[in-house]
Amino acid sequence: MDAPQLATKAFIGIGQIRPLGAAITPEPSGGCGTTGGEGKASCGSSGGPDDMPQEIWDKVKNHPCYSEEAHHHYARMHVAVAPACNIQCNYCNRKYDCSNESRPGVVSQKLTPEQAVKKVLAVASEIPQMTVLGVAGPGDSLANPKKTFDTFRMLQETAPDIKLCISTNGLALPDLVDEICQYNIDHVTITINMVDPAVGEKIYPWIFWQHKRVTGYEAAKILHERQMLGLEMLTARGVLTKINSVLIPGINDEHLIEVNREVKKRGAFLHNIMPLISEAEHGTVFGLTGQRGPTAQELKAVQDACMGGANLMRHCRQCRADAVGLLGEDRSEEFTLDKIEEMEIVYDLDKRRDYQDKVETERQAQHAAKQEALSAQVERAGVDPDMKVLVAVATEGHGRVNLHFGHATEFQIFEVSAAEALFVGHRRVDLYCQGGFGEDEQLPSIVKAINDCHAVLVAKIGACPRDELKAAGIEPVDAYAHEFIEKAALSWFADYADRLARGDITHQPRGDASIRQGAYTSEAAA
Ligand code: CLF
Ligand code: SF4
Repeated sequence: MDAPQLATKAFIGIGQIRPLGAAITPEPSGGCGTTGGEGKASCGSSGGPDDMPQEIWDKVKNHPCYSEEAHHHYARMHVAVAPACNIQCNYCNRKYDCSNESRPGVVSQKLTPEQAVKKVLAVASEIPQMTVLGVAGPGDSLANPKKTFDTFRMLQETAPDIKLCISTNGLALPDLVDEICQYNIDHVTITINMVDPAVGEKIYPWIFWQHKRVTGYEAAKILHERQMLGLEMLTARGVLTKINSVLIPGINDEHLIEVNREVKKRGAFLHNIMPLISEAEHGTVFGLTGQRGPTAQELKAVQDACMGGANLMRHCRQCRADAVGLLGEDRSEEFTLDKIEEMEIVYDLDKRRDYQDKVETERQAQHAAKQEALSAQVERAGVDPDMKVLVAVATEGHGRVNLHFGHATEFQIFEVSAAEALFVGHRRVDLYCQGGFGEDEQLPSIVKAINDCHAVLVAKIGACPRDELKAAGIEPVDAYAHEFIEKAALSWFADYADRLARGDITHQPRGDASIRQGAYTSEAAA
């Protein structure tokens, strides 16, 4: 089987059409096998070795962005070697990092390729579970091809086990596909916000194309054609592609369903629909004109409406162009240039492999625990067998409920039923515990962020937040401290269903978490 056929096989039949979000109706499936496999409740990025060919699994199993399961265990890092950009997005201010792949309003420390390689080796020697190097800005990786490819070439010579990954707006992509393959870059993200230039001209005021600036509809049309061509070329060569789309309410929200269908047709492996982050202080066109970002519910509604098309990624953290660590944590401050100068850098491939073997064992234990908890689910008289609830989880990694409520800067959200515990997103919150005491002023915003959840699973929780959560109808649960998340969520669900069946409680639908998705409430949450 050649590469294109292999790739296509991996994209068919993994997803499942799920209930739709409030105001969004999915259009009929496209012509590329877009209906999902019966009975499978996982989105593509949650897929495991049984869902895809071994060759694809080998590429995604320890890539934290391409596998939801991997993101609990493996880390990525970015090096900010690509400062220039060849287009303008209305959600970007070039004083800051590229917002296509990063959180807006952040400035990364720019590096030369030599500095970047040194930094990667320093991180690799300290964080053995760091498996992926990405170039994601601060401009566009492929608008700076020499710096990007020099970095990868030098790194491959010294640290061959690290996977290479880039993110691009796609304008220069078709011209550079050969080089991408030459440097064994197995993962490419293209930010595609539209497949209709009439939508695109509301997002992109200009592109720089063939030595001149092109504006309006024509600019969006060229960008669209280049993105589609680049995607098709990568698929034909067996390179895994992820599509990032920035959800801009009122501009491309419903349109993203069509984007999902079109990129699936062209072989995209994953579709990551990210919320627009738009603040006036970032000085972007959208920020200054008051274009708002979506709420958590609006984001989930569009994602749900895309189920059954290209596989969805829901665990993106919109990280920085110099991010280091697990998704959701940021250890970039530990690896600034001056700190690296003082570090003893020992890149030990055997040690890294030994560590990753242990991670793999833990991950398999997590998977087995989930299967065991699923097989223990039973139907109860008087309880709707299709009942689904959302559960918030405090975790600091390793796939376990292992974080104190007061130490959480985000909660992972799982949709739980008798048939599945499915990761569906995360909610950033302000830190409750401020150095030994609880900050009660933060509680209302935390409650608001997880207000659509029935329970919050934590390693520990104090009396005050416990009472406040209960009063808001959210059950604080520390009974599953340090257990694997999915097993904990399913065990709690079984207990909840038992209480319903006994008549101890009644099932209450939960309200909306009306936080603006992607609005970062404090720098602590960065
Ligand atoms: Fe970096 Fe992007 Fe590669 Fe991941 S990030 S270049 S694919 S290694 Fe990941 Fe960060 Fe989301 Fe990007 S969480 S912003 S999707
Ligand atoms: Fe900014 Fe990235 Fe868009 Fe370029 S591609 S304008 S750097 S968001």
